[in-house]
Amino acid sequence: MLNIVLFGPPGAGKGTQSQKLIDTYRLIHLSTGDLLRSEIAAGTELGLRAKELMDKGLLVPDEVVIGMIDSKLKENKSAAGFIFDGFPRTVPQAKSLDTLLEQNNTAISGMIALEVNEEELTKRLLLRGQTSGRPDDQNEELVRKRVQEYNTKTAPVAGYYANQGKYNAINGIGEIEEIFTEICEIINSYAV
Ligand code: B4P
Repeated sequence: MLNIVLFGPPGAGKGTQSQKLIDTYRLIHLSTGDLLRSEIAAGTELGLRAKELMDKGLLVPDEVVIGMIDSKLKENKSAAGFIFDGFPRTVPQAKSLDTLLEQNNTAISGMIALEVNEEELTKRLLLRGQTSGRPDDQNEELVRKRVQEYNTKTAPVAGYYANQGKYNAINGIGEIEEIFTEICEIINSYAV
């Protein structure tokens, strides 16, 4: 199985690159951001709780997102592999993901981190906010809060995978197509 963690700060291009990757590799795309937005759209209790935090630029509790990923892994037992987009976002989430995959006799093949500076992230997210309708893309202060959450809670996840020899970083600034080619080169090296 090919299990890829696509990692990076908010607006780094995880969602953008994941869409391209699922067209190329036969992998299931699991975006916790998309899953949470579906819960919000459906008006579930989980969605209502998540919305309160997401609208403030804060992370949703670990047990909520781990539970969502657990169900999706169970639903897709015969998949060729997964692209994890926006998950894990904390070290406890990364540890839980390892445990869940171990139960299926598989593991993370590698993590690919998209590196983008805060100025560029802010520019991208505010631009997307003009058309996406996403409340968390609407103002600079909120974007800053999300980047701050990333720096304190999510950035340590990189070290977790580095310790396992699974960390790869690439420059996330540039043409979407060129970044995609670099990601594919890394993924192809896992597949051999
Ligand atoms: P996500 O949905 O994961 O959103 P995101 O971090 O903003 O990244 P996204 O993937 O959407 O954007 P992309 O970089 O592709 O999370 C939203 C919220 O959900 C979080 O803040 C949190 O509250 C909650 N959440 C999600 N997962 C969680 C978890 N595991 N634990 C706890 N809470 C969780 O693209 C951004 C923009 O850049 C786009 O407009 C795109 O067109 C543009 N872009 C992309 N690549 C570009 C390039 N190379 N050049 C120029 N522009 C580019």
